[in-house]
Amino acid sequence: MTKPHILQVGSYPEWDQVPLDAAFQMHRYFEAADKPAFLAQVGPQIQAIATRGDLGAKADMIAACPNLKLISVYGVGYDAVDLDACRARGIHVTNTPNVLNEDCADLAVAMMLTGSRGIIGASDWVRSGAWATKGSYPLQRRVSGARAGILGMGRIGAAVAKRLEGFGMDIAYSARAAKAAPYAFIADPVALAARSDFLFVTAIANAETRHIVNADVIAALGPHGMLINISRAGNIDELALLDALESGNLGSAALDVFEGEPNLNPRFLALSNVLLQPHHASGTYQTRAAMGALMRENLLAYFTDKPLLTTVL
Ligand code: 8YV
Repeated sequence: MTKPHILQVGSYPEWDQVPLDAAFQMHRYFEAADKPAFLAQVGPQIQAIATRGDLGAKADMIAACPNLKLISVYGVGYDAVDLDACRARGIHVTNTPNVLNEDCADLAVAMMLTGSRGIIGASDWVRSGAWATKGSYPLQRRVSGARAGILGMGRIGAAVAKRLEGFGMDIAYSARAAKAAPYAFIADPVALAARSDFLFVTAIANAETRHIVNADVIAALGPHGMLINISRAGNIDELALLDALESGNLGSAALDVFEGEPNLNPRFLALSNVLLQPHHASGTYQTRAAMGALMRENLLAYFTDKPLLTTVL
């Protein structure tokens, strides 16, 4: 059997690349010096696209592949895939849900603790010798028993909530509709923020949720509040966030995702009340291996006429 032709948008770890190369004819878009010329050359052969959550597939890429049948995303988020273009041509889209829930929730909680207890500054305090010369590290803010808001009670939001229960936190959430969850449902994000010390953003990213965390939500969270984002940058009005962090109208933020990442707004770098992470909530060996396997299984299922495992479209 001739190998199906796949357009590979970004790099994968070696343990994923080897089985991909064995099963498919991979065309490495990310290595091409002249990307439009590469697409024009290989596009007509492409039957599927293998991409990542952060890279997706834009309309021009989809249009350059007239025989495209499937886009398999390595990631739960598919906001960077042009779904309208896929729908118009009956192109299937799959993602990798569930396998990353625990790691994403772990990082969100780690960011809350790191930010609130000043762990990075405290480490620097020891290394710099300030402990010996200046004395005790400044007091920090307590996490246990505090009020947590979760914006988006999906699979990852639920995994965050489960962890926060262990800290005895008073948990509430916003979602499109109330869920069968033992936490207070507060539909309005502003009202949720107003009763939160820590606001976690775990919502899916789409046109409906764009800038759901706006200036009003940020103001309601207030000078003692912390905003934690492990979803997508587009869920937050980033310029309003920067203004609030700079003025002190928002206490602090812990962010794993940024507009234009990895080239984030330099205003973030000048702030001491923000914890910056390089979009790695799912970045453990275990989870990335499971994501790679699921992405490949979806590709293999399609080319062996089996049902797709985890479909978006
Ligand atoms: C990954 C992600 O960082 O799942 C997602 O939506 O953004 C992440 O898990 C990304 O897909 C890996 O490149």
